[in-house]
Amino acid sequence: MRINITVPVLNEEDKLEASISRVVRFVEEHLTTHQFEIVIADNGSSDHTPVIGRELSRRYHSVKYLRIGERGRGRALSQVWLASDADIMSYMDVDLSSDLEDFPRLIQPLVYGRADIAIGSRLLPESTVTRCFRREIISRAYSTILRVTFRTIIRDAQCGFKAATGAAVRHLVPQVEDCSWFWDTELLLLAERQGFRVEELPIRWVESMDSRVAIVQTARDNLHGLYRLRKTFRRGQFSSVTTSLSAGGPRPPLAGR
Ligand SMILES: Nc1nc2c(ncn2[C@@H]2O[C@H](COP(=O)(O)OP(=O)(O)O)[C@@H](O)[C@H]2O)c(=O)[nH]1
Ligand SMILES: [Mg+2]
Repeated sequence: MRINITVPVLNEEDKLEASISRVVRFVEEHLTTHQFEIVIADNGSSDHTPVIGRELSRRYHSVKYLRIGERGRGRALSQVWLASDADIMSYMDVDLSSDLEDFPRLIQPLVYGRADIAIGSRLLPESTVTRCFRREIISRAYSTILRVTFRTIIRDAQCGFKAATGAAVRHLVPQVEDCSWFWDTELLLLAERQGFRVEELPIRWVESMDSRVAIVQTARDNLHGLYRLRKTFRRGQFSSVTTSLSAGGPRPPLAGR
């Protein structure tokens, strides 16, 4: 299968070279039966990220560097995923907080047609997570709000380690309005609402202290996002799958696990 790995970046000159080289080596060694395109999605970097990104795209034939005009991690992901004709799209943070060894497990449900979207999770009993107390609390509180207000079975909507089939991406991503951090939650709630199968997998996660996230502002934006989506869902939009997604046809709505 053709698999896209998107790595969104904002001012990541320190980590970019080592991380992309690790990803390239990993897929060449461990996932030999698939073809990979690794896309560095940069919008807004003002350091040497563009120079390093272009150099990496010359060094490795599987790597592409893409500069997007406006800022926003969600905008970058939407643009790359919609432009790709890969069978499976995925993304991971450049700090590789999620263990690369978990990547084959992430794409497996999609490769075997068991799910439409697969997400790494730091909030399952089997997850192994090293991160600061503050972010752990915020993440758990957000997860609880999400589950209570949307009756979702998804626990960790915001983990930077996700994959989706091309068909799911083409159907769902154009519906996502958020261009920043809420993009992930919006994608997943829209997916679940429309009967796509989301599989959540425990992963190993080691937080990098060098973060681009303004935690309080992002938490506030995410709550606003939930409020907006709740209103949209109440109006009855996005209540069922309208198209056949694959040879298997429309998926039944998700039930509890
Ligand atoms: N393209 C793009 N990437 C971004 C933007 N903001 C953050 N990122 C990237 O998103 C990923 C996750 O960011 P990070 O700061 O590690 O988030 P944290 O792990 O939640 O603290 C990293 O690869 C960042 O470089 C943005 O505005 N545009
Ligand atoms: Mg990080």
